[in-house]
Amino acid sequence: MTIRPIVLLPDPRLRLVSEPVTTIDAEIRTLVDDMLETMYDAPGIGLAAIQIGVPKRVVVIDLAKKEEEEPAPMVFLNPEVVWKSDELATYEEGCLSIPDYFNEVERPAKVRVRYIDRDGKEQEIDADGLLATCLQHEIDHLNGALFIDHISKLKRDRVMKKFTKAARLAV
Ligand code: GNR
Ligand code: NI
Repeated sequence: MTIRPIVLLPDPRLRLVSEPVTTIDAEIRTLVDDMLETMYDAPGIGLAAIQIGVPKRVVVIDLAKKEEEEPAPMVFLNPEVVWKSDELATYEEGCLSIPDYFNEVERPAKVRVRYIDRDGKEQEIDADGLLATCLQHEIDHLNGALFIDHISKLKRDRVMKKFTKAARLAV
């Protein structure tokens, strides 16, 4: 397993629409393993493949509390929201591709997500709470969307400017 570098704002790859996974081969299994290792190292509670530069519809999530609980990795291939609640919930979100920036985002409180698991079996999961938010955040990544797209333009412009400047200084 390999920790891979995380793609940061304003990298244009974060705006790509990722391609569906068609076969679960050694390449996909290695990708999933590397994503899990990269997520745990960061540390984060979720990661989409495009965040390590791979435009495939692969998501990993682990909501287990770092010190207190055993790891509980979840893998979602080609995840899609098939139902969302009218009820909304607000969470303070962050993103490994937008380090050290957090803001409240309102999203459907509950979602049903259809996906392929790591054994190639079609599954559905009913999610609420942090899992519902995290799944929606990760599925956004697969469609080239970021959580800052859900905040005010004023705040988004401010974040974009800060990260654009930081990237320029880092060259
Ligand atoms: O680590 C992460 N924490 C988080 C907190 C609230 C809502 C969503 C997230 S996902 C984020 C990791 C990440 O950037 N995934 O794409
Ligand atoms: Ni993210």
